[in-house]
Amino acid sequence: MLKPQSSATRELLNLDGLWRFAVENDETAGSWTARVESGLEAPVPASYNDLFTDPAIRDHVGWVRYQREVRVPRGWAGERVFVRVDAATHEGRVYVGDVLVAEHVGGYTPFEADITELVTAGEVLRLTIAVNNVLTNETIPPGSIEVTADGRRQQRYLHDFYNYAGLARSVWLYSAPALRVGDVTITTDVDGSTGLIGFDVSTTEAGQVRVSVRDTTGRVVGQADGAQGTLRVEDVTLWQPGAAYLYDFTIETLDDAGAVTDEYVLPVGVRTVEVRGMQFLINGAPFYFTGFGKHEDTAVRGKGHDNAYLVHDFQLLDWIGANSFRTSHYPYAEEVMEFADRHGIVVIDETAAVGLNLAMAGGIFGGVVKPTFSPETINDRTQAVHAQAIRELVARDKNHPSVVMWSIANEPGSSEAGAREYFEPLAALTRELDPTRPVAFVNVMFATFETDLISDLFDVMCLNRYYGWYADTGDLASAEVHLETELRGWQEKYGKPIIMTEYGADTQPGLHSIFDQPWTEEYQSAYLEMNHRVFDRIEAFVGEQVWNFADFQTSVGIFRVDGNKKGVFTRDRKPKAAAHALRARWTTLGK
Ligand code: BDP
Repeated sequence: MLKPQSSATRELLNLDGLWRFAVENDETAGSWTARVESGLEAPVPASYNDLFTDPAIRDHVGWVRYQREVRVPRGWAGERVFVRVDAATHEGRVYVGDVLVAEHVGGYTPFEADITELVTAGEVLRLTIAVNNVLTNETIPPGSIEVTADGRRQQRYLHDFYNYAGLARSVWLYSAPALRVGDVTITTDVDGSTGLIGFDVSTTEAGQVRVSVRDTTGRVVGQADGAQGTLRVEDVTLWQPGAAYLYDFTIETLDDAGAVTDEYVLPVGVRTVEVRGMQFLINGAPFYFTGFGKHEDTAVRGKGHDNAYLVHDFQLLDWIGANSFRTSHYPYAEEVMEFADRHGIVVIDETAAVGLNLAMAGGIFGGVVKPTFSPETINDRTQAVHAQAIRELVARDKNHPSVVMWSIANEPGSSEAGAREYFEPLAALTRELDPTRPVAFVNVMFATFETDLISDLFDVMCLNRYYGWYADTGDLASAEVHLETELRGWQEKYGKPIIMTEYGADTQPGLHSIFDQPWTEEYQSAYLEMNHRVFDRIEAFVGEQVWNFADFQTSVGIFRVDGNKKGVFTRDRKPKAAAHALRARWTTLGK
């Protein structure tokens, strides 16, 4: 799905700002397209949960409505007009006037509707977006609703981050011609000093296609007629980790008379990705991931996209010597992916399939231990929704050079009965959708190399391990032995590259000790150093991503103190002591 843009033939109207806002407690009462009269306003983009002082809004389970008027630009007469929602978490319905124009399930991928027939250039329309935050055993991520002793509906979920909801990303109106670029898939390869840019363009109506490539000086370095083909770029400048280089790939559609009807410009990075033996290769050279699992999470905004935090977070990644991150545990805003493309940061791109692990959730969060995979829990319907989440992620992010691997789930119950039946088709689907990138899932510590049932289906072993925190708490000497024993087991059994996608220790800034005392700043540093000693002894190791970049909000619980404190930075991005230790390692690694 193409991100809307303004070009010679397309116009874009950003609808961010304050919208009328209401919580809907009775889904059947009145019309949702009637004027919102609650007196509340909510900003877009932002999660709504932390904006208001009323706990009933923060903890609301169900639908809310956002509404505003929009004037369609008068110059848009004769064009197709679309409304595009970058994300509605977790389910959205869009109304133009009284007409339902789009419905979408899945909280972190975009959707749009052609509303041409319902609007008139120069006139005002009422746009209403209803958003539902409910999670069930058949949503991605899953959850369940409980009724409290006093009769309230309460959302329970199995993932360790707050269930922020609402319109956390931008909403757009855009115009485009009827004969236009519908989609494009770019694949790149390298032949000596020549870059190969494969393209496959689809158009919305029958028409001709013309493509060209420009370097950063604007010089045309390749062009072709036709919707499919390969452009050869001599003396190519590769997209490299830490040294991004993007060509402008321009696609034009032409009508029968040869007139250009549409122009779409896509930044393209030429690079290759390959797993060979126990190595992860980018442009043929072994790559070692340093960085973090992140979250889209800030105070007040929740998961609301914010360009100031975007820039600052990437500055901190650069400062600390990180070359990568994982979009734990859902697809991030497209602005983040584009920024990574432009700044040479490598991304492991993850679906929102987190918490497919009922046994662990029962054990850790103190609930009933149920089988993860069963008709009543994670079932065929969940699998179909999961497949759709993979399709939408690949469709959205397939052309980003920064994305070097797909992660189709975080910490599922991969040692439980039913795991293989559930994951085998999903791994195959991901490869079919994108044969050019390695595919992984992120393995939980309870599914060891001896008990895990699905790792052979994947290219890279992504492991989350907390020896010294959840196991061997405060005992780094035992942790070191256990960690090394397990990692050697993975290496010997699979002979594939291993990335530690999570390792970390909760840390309260300002807490200190000369002993191995969990929660102190010293312990976080010592814990990471212990891990690094082990990683450096394992040949198959190709990366380390600390959990987490910054502290983040979670649901309430006795394991969490105003959220998860495993951040190397605080929630407001101040470094804990471990940040300096990581910086010392990562800025010198391999030098
Ligand atoms: C892992 C999860 C992550 C949690 C982390 C933790 O993947 O989402 O936040 O552990 O417990 O299980 O801190």
